[in-house]
Amino acid sequence: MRARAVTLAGALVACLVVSTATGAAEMHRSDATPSADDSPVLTLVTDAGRERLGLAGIESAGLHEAELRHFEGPQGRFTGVRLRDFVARHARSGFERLRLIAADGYTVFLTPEDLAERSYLLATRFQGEPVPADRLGPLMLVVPEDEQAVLAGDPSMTQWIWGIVEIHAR
Ligand SMILES: Nc1nc2c(c(=O)[nH]1)N[C@H]1C(S)=C(S)[C@@H](COP(=O)(O)O)O[C@H]1N2
Ligand SMILES: [Mo]
Repeated sequence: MRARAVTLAGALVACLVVSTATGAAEMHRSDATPSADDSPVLTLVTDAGRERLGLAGIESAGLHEAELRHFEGPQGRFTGVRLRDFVARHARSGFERLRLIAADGYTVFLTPEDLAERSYLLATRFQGEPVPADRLGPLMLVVPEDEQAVLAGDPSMTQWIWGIVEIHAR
């Protein structure tokens, strides 16, 4: 019993050391002022139809941010909305499957379970500024809690789709 308690305590300390050492990025609320730019950057397709959204419409879901290093190079502050909040606001009748499509045709599928398990950030800005298409913009998906894992080559990096121009939630 005593040995077991010691083993457990050791495991807890080890976990703490590992999580401190890897320093996974954390997402938190942002104080930034939401964009007022309505020029369309995203096509959203739901059972209710197709709509075009600008940064203003996207950022109205509530801004969050995280400091992280993206494996494509950019290191700094990523600001945007939680994908969970975005679909709650724009696909009110719910969805079975989320499909994100990039300008280069790359596609990522996510389930409601995926969104419940991890905090996906639909990033609209890097270092406070909107992101041009030739720098992974206008929208990119990052998962701050997975930062270190994907930098180490974790297969979940395939979910970090950049250049997002269309989202289907149906
Ligand atoms: N828009 C877009 N996002 C993307 C990809 C892509 O081809 N296009 N490739 C994905 C895959 S498969 C991986 S492993 C990572 C890194 O892609 P890279 O190794 O081609 O840079 O980004 C992901 N995001
Ligand atoms: Mo990949």
